Amino acid sequence: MSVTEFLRPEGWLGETGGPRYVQLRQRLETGIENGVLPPNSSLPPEREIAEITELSRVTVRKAIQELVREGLIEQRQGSGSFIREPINRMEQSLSHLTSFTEDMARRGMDTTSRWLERGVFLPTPAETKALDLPEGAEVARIYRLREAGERPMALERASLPLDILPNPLEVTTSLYAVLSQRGLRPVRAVQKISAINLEAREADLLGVAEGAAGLSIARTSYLANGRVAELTRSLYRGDAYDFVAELRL
Ligand code: 16G
Repeated sequence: MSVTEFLRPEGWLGETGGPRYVQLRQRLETGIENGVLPPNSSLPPEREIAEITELSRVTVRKAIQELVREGLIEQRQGSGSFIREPINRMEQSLSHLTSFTEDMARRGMDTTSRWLERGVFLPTPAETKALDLPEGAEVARIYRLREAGERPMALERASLPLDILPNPLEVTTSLYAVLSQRGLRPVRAVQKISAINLEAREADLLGVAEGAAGLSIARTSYLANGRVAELTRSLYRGDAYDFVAELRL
């Protein structure tokens, strides 16, 4: 598919998908992810993107600036914007609210999930409390082994209120992509990271020895209106990840 065809607004740009520059940014991220916009290729000029998408140049500029900030695009003086080569280091920024699929795509890796559980269940008291579920409500749960470049990386168990994810089976690759399509992608999250030793079953799934070091990350994500959208516990292989936080005065 050509970049022009890929950017035509039919099918991805809509009234309900959130701010237009965000929709365009996500479309471009998808293009980078699936190779329509390969590393080192140049992005069409702002004016051209505005024409194809029927968006204003201000909107296009804003989307591009975000991609520059995310490190996906590089602006070279006088010659335009280019897709950057993905960096092949397993460093995850602690300041961007990204998804596993996006994190890995940025490193040029494909992701696969091995499904361990996916469906609608009666919530545990902890889920009811954290997700602020009304009495009698059920919960959507997805539990998967996440692999990148065919290497197991993390075990991830996510719980979401049913009105946010009515059909967990809809999630085949990226949870956040499904939430984005529904206009319900979290905009803020709080994470708690703790060191753990992996138990036998977890270690086995992650392809490491029992008792190996791991990182347990509990993420609670929120929608723009402050509502809790997701409660996820991820167990990362300790040998596969560096979490990097930028601190400013
Ligand atoms: C990340 C998040 C997790 C989220 C998932 C969505 C951490 C520690 N956790 O793994 O909370 O549910 O991404 O990924 O970063 P997906 O859109 O690829 O399914």
